[in-house]
Amino acid sequence: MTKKTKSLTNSVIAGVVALLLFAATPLRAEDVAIKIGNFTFGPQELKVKSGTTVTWTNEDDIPHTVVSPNNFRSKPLDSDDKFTFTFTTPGTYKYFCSLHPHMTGTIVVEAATGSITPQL
Ligand SMILES: [Cu+2]
Repeated sequence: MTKKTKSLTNSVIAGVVALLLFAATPLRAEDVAIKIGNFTFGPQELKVKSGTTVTWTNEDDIPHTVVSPNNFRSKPLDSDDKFTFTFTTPGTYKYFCSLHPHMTGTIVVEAATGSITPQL
């Protein structure tokens, strides 16, 4: 094999490997965002598929937290701070802000299509 052919072969192999890696990336459940603003979680109630990552962003200029006892608990979020949690178990997750307990929200997690995960 000539030097030139070899380098061409190597770039083709690199391209194929890159393509395979790309193709092997599992399809993800759609990730969703919740905004915290005006002492409200928005949307306040959200239905997602199992495997979804939810990101809360504090858009208020005072700290808030995102707390679901026994499930997840953020640190106090300053302005523009984010908290993420990936829901892998179907069920209903009620959460609130521990600094302003009247701020509440709900995430309903449904089994992903084709999943045999039992419902809670
Ligand atoms: Cu708060």
